[in-house]
Amino acid sequence: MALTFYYGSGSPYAWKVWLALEHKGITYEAKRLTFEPDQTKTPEFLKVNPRGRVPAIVDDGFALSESNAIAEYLDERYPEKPLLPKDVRARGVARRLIAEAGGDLEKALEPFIDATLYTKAEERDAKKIAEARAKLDVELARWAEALPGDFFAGGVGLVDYTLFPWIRLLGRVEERAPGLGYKPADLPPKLAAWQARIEALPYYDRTYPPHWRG
Ligand SMILES: N[C@@H](CCC(=O)N[C@@H](CS)C(=O)NCC(=O)O)C(=O)O
Repeated sequence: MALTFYYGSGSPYAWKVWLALEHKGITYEAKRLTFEPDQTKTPEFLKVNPRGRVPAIVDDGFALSESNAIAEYLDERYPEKPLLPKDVRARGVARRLIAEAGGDLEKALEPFIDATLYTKAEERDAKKIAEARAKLDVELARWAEALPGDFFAGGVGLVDYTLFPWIRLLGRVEERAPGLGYKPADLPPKLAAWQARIEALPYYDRTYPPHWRG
């Protein structure tokens, strides 16, 4: 039985899992759930994830949610093309970076995204946006510094797939609110080059949020 992947278009957590599925070459059926109307709270989906959140998978009858748990499950169940480095210390560092993306980076991103993308144009507060952006820039500089080569942990893998959707969301802000978001040139150069490497992956286009396409 094929694996079913439930996702929301543009969800950074779902995008991480989508990139991981493609990386590993797993056969899956993608099922998009919308938030308006909210299809994450139907009785059918609550059987898959009682918390009613995406991403979630059903693999041969086994349901699992939480993006990091799903990614690590996939890596262990389908060991070909690993998502994490083999070396125990390198894995430790990769897991640290994944935790920091879910903690520090998200904490720095949220006020910026709230003040721009999630605030109506006429209600946006320039001072609030500038303050949020200054803090976010400090965090982005840390990530640029943490990038040891082409990717975050040897070959492309879970750290990259965790971080990428958040960085790409900054570009989405620019598309939706020109002048407020991040063009590649607004990112630290190392991060901009890394973003371009992810976008050049042969499977990248298949994972692109459907509702962002024109
Ligand atoms: N910690 C979860 C977060 C998942 C999450 O927040 N998903 C959002 C979409 S980005 C969602 O399904 N929200 C619907 C809701 O909370 O009702 C993960 O890593 O998978």
